[in-house]
Amino acid sequence: MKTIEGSVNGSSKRFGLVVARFNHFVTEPLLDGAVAALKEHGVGDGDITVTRVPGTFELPPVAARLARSGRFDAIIALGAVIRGGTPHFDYVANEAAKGTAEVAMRTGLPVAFGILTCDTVEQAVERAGEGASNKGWEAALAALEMADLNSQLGAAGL
Ligand code: INI
Repeated sequence: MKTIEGSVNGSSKRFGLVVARFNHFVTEPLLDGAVAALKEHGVGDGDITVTRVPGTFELPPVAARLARSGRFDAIIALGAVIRGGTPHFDYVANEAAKGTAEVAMRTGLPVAFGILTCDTVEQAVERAGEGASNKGWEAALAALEMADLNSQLGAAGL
C-alpha cells in the first residue's frame, strides 16, 4: 500500500494571500496569524504576497487571478462575515464559499478557506486571537499541507 500525504514544510513554496478589509479588526489578526504560520514553517518573506480587497464578496475573483498567475503554490483567502439583521450575510458567505471552492476546482491550486462566518463579533474575535486557535493560522497550515501534497502528487505522476 502506498500513502501520499503532505507535510507542512513551506521552504521554497510561494503563497498568495487575499484579505478582505471589511471587519478589518478581525481580518488583520487573521492575516497576522496566517503569515506567522507560514514563516514558522519555513516560508521566506519574499515568497508571501498579500493583496487586499474591500470585502469577502470580492475574495474569489482575486483568488482566481492569483491562482491563474502561475506564481504561487497555494492561495489563502481571509475574511470575516458577521451576521447582521439582513440577509446580506448569507449572500456574502455563500458566494465566498462557493467562489473559493470553484477557484480551487478550476485551477487545481489549493485555496485555503480562512473566512469566518459568525453570528456575533465576539465569536469572530475569539477565532482571530494569538496562536494556533487563530483561523488564519489554521488556513495557512492547510495551504502548506496542500501545496506539499500537490508537489508529491506531481512527483508520483498523479
Ligand atoms: N463583507 C464582509 O467581508 N463581511 C461582512 O460581514 C459583510 N456584511 O455583512 O455586509 C460584508 N459585506 C461587503 C461585501 O463583502 C462586499 O464588499 C460588498 O457587497 C460590495 O461588493
